[in-house]
Amino acid sequence: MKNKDKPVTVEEIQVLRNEILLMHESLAKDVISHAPLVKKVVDIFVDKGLDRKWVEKLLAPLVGSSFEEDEVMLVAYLLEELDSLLTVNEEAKKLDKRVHIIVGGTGIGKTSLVGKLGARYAYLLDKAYKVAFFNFDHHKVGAIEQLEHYADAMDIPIISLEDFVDNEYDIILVDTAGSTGDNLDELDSLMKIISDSTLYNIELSLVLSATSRVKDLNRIYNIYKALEINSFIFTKLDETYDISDMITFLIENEKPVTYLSIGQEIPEDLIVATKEYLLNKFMNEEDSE
Ligand SMILES: Nc1nc2c(ncn2[C@@H]2O[C@H](COP(=O)(O)OP(=O)(O)OP(=O)(O)O)[C@@H](O)[C@H]2O)c(=O)[nH]1
Ligand SMILES: [Mg+2]
Repeated sequence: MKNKDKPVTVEEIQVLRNEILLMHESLAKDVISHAPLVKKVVDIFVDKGLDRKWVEKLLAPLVGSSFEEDEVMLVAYLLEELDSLLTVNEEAKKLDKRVHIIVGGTGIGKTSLVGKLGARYAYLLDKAYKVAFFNFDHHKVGAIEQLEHYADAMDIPIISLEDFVDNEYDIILVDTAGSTGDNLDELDSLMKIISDSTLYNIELSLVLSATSRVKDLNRIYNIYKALEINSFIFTKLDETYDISDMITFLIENEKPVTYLSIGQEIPEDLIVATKEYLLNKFMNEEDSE
């Protein structure tokens, strides 16, 4: 077979793609080096923690346009891009009947979140939902006590798996053991039981800390990906001024973020995630709460 007739392999395409990518990156850098104001705006966002290559690629096409001389417009353009890449899920006016399973690493704020969401759905919305807790945290000594404490204080029952089949509740909140993935099979079985024998929809939320670095966020997400995560919930936004890792993670992974935990107080330190809140916090740093 002549060389030119040989089919191109996947590996060769990959190599070409990487070369083109590298060319684009160095071109973007080069173009920007001739536009001082664009370079300044790139540096502002890199200082805020965003990836330099990503920012350069985004702003390079604006060199030579009327934006090039207008810092305010350049910043606005970048924020607009960030805004379009973030996905948030607003809380529905009427929530569907659901089992909401909360998973994530240890000590991230899962049980507190279950308490906060329980109080929110049972008492703080226009409609009072019938809420129950379920503890799937059977590995950890003391796990049930924390949930029991919230259950008593809020007058929300802790139910057993057998109670699910009665479909009696509007929302069942499931607290799970903080793990590095060793409970995935058990969680998978739990979800199968729920979908096979009850009328509840399943919402599976991965809880992540706003204080984690993007590498760690991705590592945890990769562990839980096997379970078809529906949404992210971030905790500990009060513990950091710099949420650039969280923002980078969210724009790389297209799942929506739904709630944000902004402190230890139950139930008040929980808010519905909005792009305004996230972008304000990202831009204002120490000025924001
Ligand atoms: N500052 C701050 N602390 C929080 C937040 N959410 C939870 N915490 C605290 O983090 C600690 C751990 O919270 P838990 O809810 O027990 O965390 P968990 O994920 O259930 O922990 P394990 O079950 O041990 O994996 C507690 O002291 C909480 O008060 C938050 O948004 N901000
Ligand atoms: Mg817990």
